[in-house]
Amino acid sequence: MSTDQEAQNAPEGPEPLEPRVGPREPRVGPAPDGDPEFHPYHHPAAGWGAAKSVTSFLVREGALVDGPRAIMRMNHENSGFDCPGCAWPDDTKGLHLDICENGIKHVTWEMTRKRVGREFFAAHSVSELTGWSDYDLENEGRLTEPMVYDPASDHYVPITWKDAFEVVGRALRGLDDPNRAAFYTSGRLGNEATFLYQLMARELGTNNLPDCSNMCHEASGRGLQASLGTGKGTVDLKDWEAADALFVFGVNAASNAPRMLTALADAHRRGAQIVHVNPLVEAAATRTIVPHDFTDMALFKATRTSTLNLQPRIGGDMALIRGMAKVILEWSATDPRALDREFIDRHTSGFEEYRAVCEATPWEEIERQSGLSRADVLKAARVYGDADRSIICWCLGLTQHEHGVDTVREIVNLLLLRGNLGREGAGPSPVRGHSNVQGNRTCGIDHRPGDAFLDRLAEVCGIEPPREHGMDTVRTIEAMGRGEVKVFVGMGGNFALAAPDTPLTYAALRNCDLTVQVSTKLNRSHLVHGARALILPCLGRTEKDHQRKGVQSTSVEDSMSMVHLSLGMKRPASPHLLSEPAIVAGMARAALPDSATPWEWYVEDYDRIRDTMAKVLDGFEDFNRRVRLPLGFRIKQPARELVFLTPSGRAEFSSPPLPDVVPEPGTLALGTMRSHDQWNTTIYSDNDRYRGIKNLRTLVFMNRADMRERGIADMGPVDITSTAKDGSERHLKGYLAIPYDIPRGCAAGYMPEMNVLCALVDYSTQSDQPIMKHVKVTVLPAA
Ligand SMILES: Nc1nc2c(c(=O)[nH]1)N[C@H]1C(S)=C(S)[C@@H](COP(=O)(O)OP(=O)(O)OC[C@H]3O[C@@H](n4cnc5c(=O)[nH]c(N)nc54)[C@H](O)[C@@H]3O)O[C@H]1N2
Ligand SMILES: Nc1nc2c(c(=O)[nH]1)N[C@H]1C(S)=C(S)[C@@H](COP(=O)(O)OP(=O)(O)OC[C@H]3O[C@@H](n4cnc5c(=O)[nH]c(N)nc54)[C@H](O)[C@@H]3O)O[C@H]1N2
Ligand SMILES: [Mo]
Repeated sequence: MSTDQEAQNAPEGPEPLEPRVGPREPRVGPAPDGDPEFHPYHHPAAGWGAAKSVTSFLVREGALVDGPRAIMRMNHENSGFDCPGCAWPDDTKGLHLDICENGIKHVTWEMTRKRVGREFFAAHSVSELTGWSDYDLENEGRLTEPMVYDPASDHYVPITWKDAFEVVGRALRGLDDPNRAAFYTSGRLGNEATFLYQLMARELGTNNLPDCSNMCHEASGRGLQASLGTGKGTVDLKDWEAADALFVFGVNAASNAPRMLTALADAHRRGAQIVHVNPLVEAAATRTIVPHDFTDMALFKATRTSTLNLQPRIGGDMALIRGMAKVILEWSATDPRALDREFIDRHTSGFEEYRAVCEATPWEEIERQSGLSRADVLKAARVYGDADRSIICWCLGLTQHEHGVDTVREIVNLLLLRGNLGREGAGPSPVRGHSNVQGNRTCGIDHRPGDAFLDRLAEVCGIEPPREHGMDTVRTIEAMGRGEVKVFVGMGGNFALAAPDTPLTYAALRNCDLTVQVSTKLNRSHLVHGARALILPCLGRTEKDHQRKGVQSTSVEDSMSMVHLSLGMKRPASPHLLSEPAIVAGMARAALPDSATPWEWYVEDYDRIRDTMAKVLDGFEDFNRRVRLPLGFRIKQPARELVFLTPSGRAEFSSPPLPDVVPEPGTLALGTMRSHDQWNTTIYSDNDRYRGIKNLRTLVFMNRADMRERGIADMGPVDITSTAKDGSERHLKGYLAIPYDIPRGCAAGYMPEMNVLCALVDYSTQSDQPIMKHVKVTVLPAA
């Protein structure tokens, strides 16, 4: 039986399928092209290295023709699709090649001509596929039709959409408590599907809406909320263009938000100060050839992207920021311009307490905890004190820590001292990850929803949403492990690999009665499944979404709260794909047969979903009109207008003591991070160009002195053991140690492989985020 959408997709006919079947050697681990190599990288970020890498990627994916055509349509105001890569905002001047190397790879990855059809699943059992590397799984191409796991044969077999929805519906209807289901979201889901998805969960009666944000920027949301009464940053790209000083904390921008390079290069050209704070000096912290600047490309002209680099120890940022605040306060004794007293008096509360904490924190402690000298802290403070307008931006280097919330609040403290808020060129600027992770939260993916939102949802949608808070990612894994959550639905993403404590997460998923994965490509989460399992393949963002009322677009929100439309332009990878809104509506109708929500009617025309969203969501008034304006619209940030929705009605200073982040003797603090050639759990190659690595992912970057002390040779094999809060140990064996410019006592390596070392119990008590940047490890020569 074909669905309405399959019929809509049909006129253009299917693209030829290229099933790749046949015997295959099972192989675990990545797919290296040669021997591991390490040669420090000396070239500017982006530029010709990026162009070369893109070309070989387009060739490999067979997309030399489609790829460039699609890329020309990326991130255009109001025509074309939003890059499904990172959440960096689009150029405000309508730049027509607002693209980057990794965005291009990301789009090409989705547009590959390779397909995973029923023949593929018939040829390979799940047990066999379990032996394949994650790279090989995704490399098979796009999923083409719904599949259900058949335990008798251990194969996935085809199922119609109608039957697939009924499998989900029956499982959800059969639960004795709706809280026995959990609905995960990966941050790529468009706003319209997001809204329907949370509506389905809440109409069923649960707030169990774990999302990737729980592993990502939860600390930013909570910190900003507590300090400023808004969970988001307050600045936009125009502010970036106006700032005198930019502080970039814990971001690998050249790999993970490459379009930021343009902003940094522009800032440098106009004489702004740019301070990078990172235990590693990343490629964005030196110089770049601006990705779309053809003259610069032709002339090999690099622009600097940094004026000062500081390398604190892992977790040492808060001590550095407190040190900077201490200096500013010291200066204020003699220089009345050091502080913005008027701003502090009018708009903040808790200043005297914060001043007292700064004064009471001795320099020895600041130096020890930050791993920086007092002279270095002074340098940073001088930049901050001299600038009229400062922006502080950050990403995972600050959030995935026990004290992530306190650190984000410390950033706000520092900004408040000089009134760097609510005016042009100044403010906090978290750099989000997935392209719509911020929109997901705005549109209701929140396991701790506020009453005001639930009241509106109840009134507008005529449902009775549950008021009890739901479970986040860590809690969901725990509950699945205990058998309390029986149905797991993954709206995108790759939960099995992205979550911490891999074996425990696997066991938890396997303990479910039903796991459902809505995906574009085959991944580990399809192989690590419950007693029953479904793969529901969906349209990607580059693809045309035909519905009854015509081709639909969806909206997304970037890191700077700009909401705009994204319109797919490619023929769907298969005629059997459904859009994400259609899949949610199908599951919802099956689970709630008597629901008064007009699920099918919504899917015919996404304007209808947007009309409802306009009534429920703050700042979405007149949604359908405003989202069609050039560049879309910006959701109002109250804190930007100096309206603080905090208990005191003011911006709140926070004054916690500095955390102790110094590793115990013999141990190292390990940060898990991305290589240049990967998108979270998707690995494009085993290279990490800017860090000089080829053909290797199973590595650990260490300070050479720490290696010598342990008798570890350059690129020598090592065993890594992590010790969790509860004393339990986890191991990775046979990794190679790379001598690197990283402070002593610190180490770094790649996610998702290193999730094996991240214990589920090691989550932040402030944000509930898994502590993925400060894993306590010992590293020894391989036994
Ligand atoms: N190409 C590409 N783009 C991406 C992604 C991808 O995988 N590939 N992922 C997307 C997602 S979901 C996200 S959330 C973002 C992630 O973007 P990033 O936050 O850049 O991600 P990570 O690779 O985890 O890198 C963290 C950085 O923090 C530094 N760091 C580690 N510990 C500390 C510390 O204690 N203090 C400081 N100051 N720095 C520290 C590391 O050296 C590294 O430079 O990128 C998004 N964009
Ligand atoms: N140790 C460690 N672990 C981490 C992190 C870390 O820094 N260290 N970072 C964490 C962070 S910040 C994040 S955000 C998570 C990422 O966690 P996830 O968001 O769960 O993982 P991704 O790897 O981004 O998901 C990739 C899969 O998404 C599917 N997909 C791609 N496009 C689409 C689409 O358009 N629609 C749908 N439905 N599916 C699609 C494909 O099937 C693909 O295999 O990982 C977290 N895990
Ligand atoms: Mo993320």
